[in-house]
Amino acid sequence: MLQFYRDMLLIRRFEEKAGQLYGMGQIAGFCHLYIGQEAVVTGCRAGMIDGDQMITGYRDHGHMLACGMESRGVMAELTGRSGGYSRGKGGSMHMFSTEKKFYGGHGIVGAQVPLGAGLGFANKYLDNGAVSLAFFGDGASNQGQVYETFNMAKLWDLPVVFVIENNQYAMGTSVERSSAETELHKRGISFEIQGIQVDGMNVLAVRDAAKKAIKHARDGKGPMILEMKTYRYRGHSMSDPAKYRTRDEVTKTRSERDPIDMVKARLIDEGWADTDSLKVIDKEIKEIVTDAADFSLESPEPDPSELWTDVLLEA
Ligand SMILES: Cc1ncc(C[n+]2csc(CCOP(=O)(O)OP(=O)(O)O)c2C)c(N)n1
Ligand SMILES: [Mg+2]
Repeated sequence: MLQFYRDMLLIRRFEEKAGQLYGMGQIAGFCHLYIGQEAVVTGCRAGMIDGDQMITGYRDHGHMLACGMESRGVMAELTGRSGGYSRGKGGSMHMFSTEKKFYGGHGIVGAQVPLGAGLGFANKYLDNGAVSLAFFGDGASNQGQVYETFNMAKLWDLPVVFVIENNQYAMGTSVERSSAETELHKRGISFEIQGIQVDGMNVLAVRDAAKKAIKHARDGKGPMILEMKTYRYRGHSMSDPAKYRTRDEVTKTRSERDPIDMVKARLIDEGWADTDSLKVIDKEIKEIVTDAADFSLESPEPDPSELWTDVLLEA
C-alpha cells in the first residue's frame, strides 16, 4: 500500500507541476493531465510482470512514470528540450521507451488499440510469454478500428488486455450522450471477449482485475476487456473551459472517491503508516518532481540540425 501511495502521488505531483509549467508558458501545444485516474495505471502495472508492455493515447504521462521512465526525461520532453525522451521533438503525446516497454503516446484517438494488438501478435509469434496492455478512453471505445481489433484479437487469441479508462467524458461529451451501450465492459460480447467492470478509483480492485485478465491472456486464452470506472479532475486538455459538467460533480468525486486519499486513509486506519511517515514520502516525491522541473528548464533546446534526424531510418 505504501508503494501504491508513492507511485500514485508521483503521478499526481508530476501532473500538477506540468500544469504549472504549462501555465507559465514553458510547455506548448497539447497537454492532457491524468489527475484523478492514477489508480488505473498504477494498479495495472502492479498486475504486470517485467517484459509486459503498455500502449496508450495522449493522456500518457502517468503510464510512462508507471513503466519506470525517468520523470526528468518525461518533463524535459514536455518542455521541448533535448534532455527529453524524444529529444524535445515529440512533446506530451509522442514519447516511447522500448527499454521500459512503453510504446507511446498516440494522438489519434483509438489508434493505439490495433497497435496494442499488434504487440500481442508479436508476443505470440515470438512465443516470448509477454502480454500487452492497450489503454484507451470511453470516447475511443466508439471507434471502428477498436472492433476490427477485438475480432482479430479474439480470433487469434492474442495475449492482449484492453483497458478502457472510462472517465465519463470524451472532450466535452459525456458517455451518456455518445454511447448507445454505456456499460463499456460489454463491448466485447459479440466477439466472445469477456469484460469486467472495475472501480478504477480503487487501486487494489484495479490490481486484482488486471492480474486476472493478464493471467487469462498469458495462459493463451486470448484478450479480456477491463472497464475502469474513473474520473479526471482537470479539463480534457489545458485549454478546456469544462462547461459540460458542474464544479460540484468534480468536488464530490474528489472528496468521496479520490484514489490517493483512499489509500492514505487505509494506511493510517490499519496502522501501517502515520501522518509523519507519509509526510516523508510526500517530501521525497516533491523533491523528485522539483528536480524534474529544474532539469526540464535547464536542458537546452534541440539543435536545429535535429530537424533532419529520426525522420527516415537509414537501412
Ligand atoms: C481520430 C480522432 N478523432 C478525434 C480526435 C480529437 N480528440 C482528441 S481526444 C478526443 C476525446 C477522446 O476521449 P476519450 O477516448 O474518452 O479519452 P480521454 O480524453 O477521456 O482520456 C477527441 C475526440 C482525435 N485526436 N483523433
Ligand atoms: Mg474519456
